[in-house]
Amino acid sequence: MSTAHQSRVRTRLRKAVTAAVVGVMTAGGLVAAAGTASAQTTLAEAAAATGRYFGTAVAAGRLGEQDYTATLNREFNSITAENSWKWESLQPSPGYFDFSTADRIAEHARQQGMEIRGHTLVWHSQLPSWVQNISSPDELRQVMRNHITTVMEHYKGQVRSWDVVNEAFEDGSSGARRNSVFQRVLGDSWIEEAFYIAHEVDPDATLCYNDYNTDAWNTAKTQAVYNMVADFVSRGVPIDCVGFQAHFNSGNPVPENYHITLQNFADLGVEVQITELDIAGWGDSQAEQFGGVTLACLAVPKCTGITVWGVTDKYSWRAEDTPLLFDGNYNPKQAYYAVLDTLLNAGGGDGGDGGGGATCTVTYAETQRWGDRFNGEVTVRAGNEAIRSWSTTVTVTPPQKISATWNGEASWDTSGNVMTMRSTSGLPAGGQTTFGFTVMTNGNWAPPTLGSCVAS
Ligand code: 9MR
Repeated sequence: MSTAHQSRVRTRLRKAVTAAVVGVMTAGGLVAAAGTASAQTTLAEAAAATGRYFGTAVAAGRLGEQDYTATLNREFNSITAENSWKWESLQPSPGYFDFSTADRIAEHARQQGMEIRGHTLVWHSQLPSWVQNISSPDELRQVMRNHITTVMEHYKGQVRSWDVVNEAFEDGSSGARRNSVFQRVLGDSWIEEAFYIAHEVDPDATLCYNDYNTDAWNTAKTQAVYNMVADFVSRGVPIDCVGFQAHFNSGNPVPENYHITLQNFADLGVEVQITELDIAGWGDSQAEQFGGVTLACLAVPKCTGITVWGVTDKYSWRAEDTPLLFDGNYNPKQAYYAVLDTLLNAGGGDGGDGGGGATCTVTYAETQRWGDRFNGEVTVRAGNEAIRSWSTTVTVTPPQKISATWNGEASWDTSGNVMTMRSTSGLPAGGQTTFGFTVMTNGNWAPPTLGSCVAS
């Protein structure tokens, strides 16, 4: 992404990211904090300041994991069930509906005051074989009506947006409808029929068509979906929204003109939503792309929210691609800060004035001792704001020598007595991490001295 708008945001962003020095500590145990504390800022709060939601896909089975749920509750204000609202989960056999797992997601959202994206009513995948085997149009039409009606009635009033139809177009250059049971048995009209049924059941919900590989404007698939939506709008078919899944990797990178695609759909009069965002990669390049997608949404007033497809890399459907905003230990990644900063700079939220709220403190403890050496551990804590990086120094007394380190990037001054330890990832507001080292005493058992903790 390289629009003028984006570069203006980037410039402001750089100004906002000023380092703040806080916290002095000696081995005796004193922790002194200074600097301006500002309210904790999260993705949800930053998005809300722009009038948008920030959501994630959630697996009901992970809600018992404390870090998972803490991160979910802190950062997100919209939930999509990653799998448990799909047809095979809700109606595994004809007329037998099981909402038990799905309801856990809805209940969590209710308790936390989060919005829900209903995903998904009619989709060729995760569709039980009893549906896939139907060959009578009347029967399939009735089955589709019953599924949409029963599920939407069950959650009526609780769901902001529904993915009524998911992934109905082929990939590649054909621009054709996907050869699903619905397409084969019912013909082209099945998509609008699904929207009419959904509108009858819940006229207040936002009804979306949701698909992937619809991001670059000029591709056959994007054009085919656009033409369908334009046709629906012109004929009064009740479609309110188009969902862009936004699963990106090096073969399918974020397009330069993403905001153009979003704007063109919005110009048809529908909402656009980023519904399943994840981007394979790490570091600067991943962060840049996440910032670009966020900026593309912000550039389009009718882009009402962003959902990432999972809380943490470790539970991603493509974990090996590390495509999400939190790493496997729930540390916010560079990509997280790219999204947060982009939202903050657009929303006029805190962080835009260089107020310097990024702070951290360090404390020391000896954890083990042997005849010739001891292990030290330093706990680094973020202040009231998330921090993207931290560093501190550890000074030993000659003839002591540090012989090993872990959980950080260590470097030494020329004397070899002063070690600087830097973060390998950021910390959420109030979050903490530890690093450690071994000191060969060479006869001197003095504890090391810590320098200030420097956060940015
Ligand atoms: O993330 C979901 C994964 O756990 C399932 O195994 C998979 C089965 O098809 O579906 C994944 O979610 C998909 C979503 O429902 C629709 N768009 C593509 C998503 C990633 O495959």
